[in-house]
Amino acid sequence: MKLNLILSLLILTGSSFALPTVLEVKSQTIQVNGKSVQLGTIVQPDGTWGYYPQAGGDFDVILKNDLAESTVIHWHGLILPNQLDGVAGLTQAQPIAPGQQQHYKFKLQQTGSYWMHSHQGLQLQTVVEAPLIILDKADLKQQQVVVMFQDFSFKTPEQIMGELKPNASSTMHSMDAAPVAANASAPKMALDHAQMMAKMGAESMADMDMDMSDSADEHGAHAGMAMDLNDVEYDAYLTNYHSPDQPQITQVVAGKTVRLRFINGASGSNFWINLGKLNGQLVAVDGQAIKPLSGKRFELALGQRADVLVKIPAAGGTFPLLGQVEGLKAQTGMLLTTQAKPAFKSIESQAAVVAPALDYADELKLHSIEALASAKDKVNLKLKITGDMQNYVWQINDQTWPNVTPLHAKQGQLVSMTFDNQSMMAHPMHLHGYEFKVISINGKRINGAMRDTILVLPNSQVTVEFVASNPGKWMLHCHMLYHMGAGMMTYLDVTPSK
Ligand SMILES: [Cu+2]
Repeated sequence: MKLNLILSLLILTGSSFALPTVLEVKSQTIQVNGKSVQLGTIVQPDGTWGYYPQAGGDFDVILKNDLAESTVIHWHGLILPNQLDGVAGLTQAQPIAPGQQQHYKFKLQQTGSYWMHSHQGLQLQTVVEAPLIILDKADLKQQQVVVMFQDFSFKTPEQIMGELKPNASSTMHSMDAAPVAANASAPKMALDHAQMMAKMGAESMADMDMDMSDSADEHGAHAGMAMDLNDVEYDAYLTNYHSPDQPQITQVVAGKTVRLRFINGASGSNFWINLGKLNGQLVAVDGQAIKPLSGKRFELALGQRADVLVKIPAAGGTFPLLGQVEGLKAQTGMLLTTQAKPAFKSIESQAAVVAPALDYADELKLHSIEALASAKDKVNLKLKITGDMQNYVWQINDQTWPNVTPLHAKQGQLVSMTFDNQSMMAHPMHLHGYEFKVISINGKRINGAMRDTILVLPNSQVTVEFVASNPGKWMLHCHMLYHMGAGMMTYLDVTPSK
């Protein structure tokens, strides 16, 4: 009675008081290739997928685990207190057990498109994820459409890992294991060209080269290079949990502009966004505004986001929004339509030609609106990336999680971080709790985008910079789930200034 009275009074006194949003992590049944399957999701009490807080307010979430197993959810791209980052064993002692819940509350410092996803073992493969969109006032006046690409397999993540790394069960490190400082460094195991060809099969590689050169355009420069694109053969590619035969169909208004919020929520696939007949303006990447870039095709690596404005033609119609997997014909997508009865209701699951590998063509054209904050003191950090496809070993500075020596910075220092990828595969590298500015690609200085996830191509170097303003232990890892699972993770330890 007394509590009810207090609550009523607090509600009456206005907007300064709001209850936390309960987000439920649970499984759902969906149809993929005509079969019923159980996949994860994260929903609000009204069934809405994801969380849409308003800029300038609080992130205030009670996360409830209704899965049959433990989970922990990471707020991908958010600047937040370290202990709320959602990494069991590093920023919180334990994952959340089935039936349990945990409260996460902090002041939002950003706007834009982010992502929430399981950071527990290989659970992300079961699509335990949702959009996390911080809306500003202008967003409330414009239609917002989330387009999340996902990859799906009828195999369990453990089966997939077992096939990639046959001795995985004995050697795979639990991702929630607390890291220990390594004292022995492993020998360098870069994959050479011959091993690479043996792995892929010379025949399929030749096919791929041919198809890629057919589709060569400004992005085709890397076609024909010997590199590994897709470790995992997936059974389907989904958009917002829909397979191409039954895509999501969203009503839009002719003549109006829609903000598309693309999120690569896959576990092992990099995508090409394809807007089809629509013309787009890329206005933000990883939540951060850029100088607008016009186009119909944009690159979207694992863990990245891309906000694209499209104006629906005055004549109306039905418009597919596609995501095609690099190195494959496979694609997924959804439909925007102005029609009560859309002219068509499905998406071709195979494109006419194989998509080329992602490259640096877009990245070199992206320019952030913000200048980089400066600091008196600077620290240079190097991350050497090596890999061995045959043994499925992926390392940062010759180390494998949890046997890692963390990288160090002091609070307030300008951190210059160089990724030196000596492997034959591209790695989408993600730093928790920070936004960094891309300042150099293969030695070419750029006023690049602000990001939290950067795709580092084979045999190349990327340098990013940021001020280490936020103390704590911040995960730094490849977002290819099976590379993470094989230990391609470390962390940045930012020590407080006082
Ligand atoms: Cu990787």
